Amino acid sequence: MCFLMMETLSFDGDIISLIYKIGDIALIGLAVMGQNLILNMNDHGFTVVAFNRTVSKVEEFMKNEAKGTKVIGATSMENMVSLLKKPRRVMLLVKAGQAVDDFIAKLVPLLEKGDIIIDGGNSEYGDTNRRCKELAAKGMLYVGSGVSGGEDGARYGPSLMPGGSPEAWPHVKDIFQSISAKVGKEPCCDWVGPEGAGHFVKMVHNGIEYGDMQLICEAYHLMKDVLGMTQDEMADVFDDWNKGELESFLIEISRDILRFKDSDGKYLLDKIRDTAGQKGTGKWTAISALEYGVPVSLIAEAVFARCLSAMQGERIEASKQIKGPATTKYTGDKKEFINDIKYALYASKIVSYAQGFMLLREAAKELNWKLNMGGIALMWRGGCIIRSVFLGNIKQAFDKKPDLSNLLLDDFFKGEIQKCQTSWRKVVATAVTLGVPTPAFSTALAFFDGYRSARLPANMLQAQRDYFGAHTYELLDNPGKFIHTNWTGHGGNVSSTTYQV
Ligand code: NBP
Repeated sequence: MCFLMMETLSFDGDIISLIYKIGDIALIGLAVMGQNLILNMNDHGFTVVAFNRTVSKVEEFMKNEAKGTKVIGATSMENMVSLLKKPRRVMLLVKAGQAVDDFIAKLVPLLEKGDIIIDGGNSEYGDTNRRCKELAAKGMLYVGSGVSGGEDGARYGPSLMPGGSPEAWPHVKDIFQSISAKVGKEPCCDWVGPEGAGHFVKMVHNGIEYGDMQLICEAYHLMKDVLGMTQDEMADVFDDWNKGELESFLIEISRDILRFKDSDGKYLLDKIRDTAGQKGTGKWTAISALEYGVPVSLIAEAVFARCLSAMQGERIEASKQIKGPATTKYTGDKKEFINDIKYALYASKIVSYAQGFMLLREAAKELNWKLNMGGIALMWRGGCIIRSVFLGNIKQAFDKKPDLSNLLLDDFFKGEIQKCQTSWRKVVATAVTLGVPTPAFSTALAFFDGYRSARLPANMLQAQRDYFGAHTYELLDNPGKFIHTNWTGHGGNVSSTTYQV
């Protein structure tokens, strides 16, 4: 009966609210993500109340995309809240930053203790920590959820990474796990942890996405400029790679991009300006890595590679003045080198994910969060941009050993890297010799070699620090005891306690 009534009164939330409190959840923000999430929730049997800052967009949505659905369009925020079952659930899908704070400020006077505000945008996790505490002080619950998968994911099954007030989870679990992507029967959505944990995990996901994309770009660069392959040939290689360990959404779309022809019959990819854009989540991941002191070098290199690409004018000028090796062409066995590139990509990808999980582990330690690493791998396994078969292997590694300190120490990944090592070194060495930049492949290998070194040259660094700044050092056979040496004979014997270089 309700359904019929709503079909006829599709926009008149005011009338409906007088009769029933039928809304399972309200969603504010009718841009691409919000609209598609509403339709996804509707498909799964939930009654969604839709609202937007520019209210005319509600009417448009109800007359078009939401026509014939159970969605109710609200005429105001008061009307929206009046339509909801208790505890009320209100989800925001608006631009991150001030817009979220503005909506929270407007919602709080309309809600009651125990009601739940959910932010599904790409908010900075520090903001989510703050909002969680502010709402807890008012007796309300707050959820900051990563949402990944773009337009298609939002419509048919995103990866969802909710965190925040744990008491909210039982009230949002059913909706979230129903609408999320599934791997087999397992939803790509689980509770991540307290405060901004969900948004932190989403941020690291985005950082890893930057890394994966850069690795694919480097493989493409080598095939194009070092091996001189055509786009069709490269597309065939990506197609082949997509049947094995590298099977993933990003490899699949790269194959399709390589094959795509413009209306003039020419490849579109070749016409696209080589300057990368970015919205900031990769940068945030790199900044967090620096803050927590975790060497997430591959994601940082991926961000810097985008920055360098954006300096197009300067690069063009420099290319006229600075010469590299005489040729960029590889003269060895082409088929064998393609296989080497595949293994270089795979090994670098393992390092990138190992670094990403190192960052999650360190942040969890610092912020006193308990993160379920296997659950996170499963959340990323389907629905999101970095979805891949490989994440299933990561899930298995954490299932075997939930407190695994580093993915590189898991037996499966140790074996896989071993399988790749010779090819990986050959690709990096060849790229360096021929003057073709492979920052992500190279930094991954440098990290790998550093991580597996029992002794690094930091003894020299400590000696230098003590030499010029009296920063002290420890002796190998007496760790914990800090010593200063008067290296020059004319320095003092007092060590520095505050000065850090
Ligand atoms: P946008 O990020 O373009 O945001 C559009 C929405 O924000 C509209 O409802 C708009 O209202 C509202 N808004 C803006 Br813009 N400024 C506002 C302000 N000052 N106060 C109140 N509302 C304001 O939409 P989207 O691409 O659907 O993304 C929504 C969220 O999801 C963002 O945080 C985004 O980062 C995140 N996200 C996006 C994707 C993606 O693929 N697009 C993927 C994953 C996550 P109006 O209609 O009145 O202008």
